[in-house]
Amino acid sequence: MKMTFRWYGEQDPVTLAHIRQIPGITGIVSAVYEVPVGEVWPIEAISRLKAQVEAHGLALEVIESVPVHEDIKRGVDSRDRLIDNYVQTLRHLAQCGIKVVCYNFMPVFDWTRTSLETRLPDGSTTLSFDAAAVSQLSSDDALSLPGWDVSYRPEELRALLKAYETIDEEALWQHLEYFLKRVIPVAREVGIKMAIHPDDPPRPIFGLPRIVKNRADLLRVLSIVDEPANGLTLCSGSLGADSKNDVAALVREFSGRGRIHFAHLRNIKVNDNGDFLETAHRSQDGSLDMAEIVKAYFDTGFEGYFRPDHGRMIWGETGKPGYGLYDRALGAVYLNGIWEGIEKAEAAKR
Ligand SMILES: [Mn+2]
Repeated sequence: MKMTFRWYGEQDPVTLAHIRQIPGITGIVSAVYEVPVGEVWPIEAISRLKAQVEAHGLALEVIESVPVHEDIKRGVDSRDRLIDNYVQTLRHLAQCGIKVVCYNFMPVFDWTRTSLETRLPDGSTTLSFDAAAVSQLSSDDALSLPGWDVSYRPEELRALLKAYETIDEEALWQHLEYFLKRVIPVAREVGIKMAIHPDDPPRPIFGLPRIVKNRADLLRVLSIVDEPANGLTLCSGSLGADSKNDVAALVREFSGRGRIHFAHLRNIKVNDNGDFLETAHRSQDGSLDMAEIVKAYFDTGFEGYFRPDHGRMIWGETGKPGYGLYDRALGAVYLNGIWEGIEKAEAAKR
């Protein structure tokens, strides 16, 4: 297991110098942010990012994300040119030593929350999702929701949502299949592992189709091109937001088959009605048994990348909600502690 930390580039208030001081962090997860979605990432931009990271004694081997253009998800004609660009970006990334590329196939929005500043009893703030509130929103109200990495003008968003009215889950599956059948052979050739991130939360919102929500969906994704280059980012918090998903069992199954390349680790507190909020990483603080999830990675000989996914805002820190320094650092150290504990216990048995 290699412990990494997400960094949003030079505009990130969290600095590489500070990340380097977190015990046990060996790598950075980042992206080239200045290139519009769908265009090729120039090799110079990737090299510059890599040099910045390496100057701080850290490795850059995981990219999160190379975003998939909406035209590819919608399956329109322009997708061929956009997929050509995507594979060219993969070639450039491979030339710079990148091993894993995270991406998702969620239409329009990436992750969705109803609040970025829900106050917890200890005074910290966190991201949360109110299922009833979302179900009452019209797609116009979707604009009022906070937090996407992408931003749309109102008329743009309306047009996009309209365009998806004719795309059901099965159509979206066909578009993912088209994409993977062209991208995975190149990924294999250049030695990159593709790692799809599950839908967050794992359910349809605003009538948009969502296809990476549970075990059956993960099996189907992997079967489209059944080889290691077609793999998963297993996000405990995304999949765990559906309490029917047994995250540790999913890790045992898919890590056991060598198909998880990147692990997002965070804890959430889930209610039966579909509400959830993000908690500190400890098992006791949320609904997920983090020790059992880490054990599942250990037992299956996981050699890929870990990262603490989101964190609360604590100690008065301000910045990008979910992506402060302090609570994610605590998460990384906690996860490393669980790993060391298991390692020592296993060594003592031998
Ligand atoms: Mn995640």
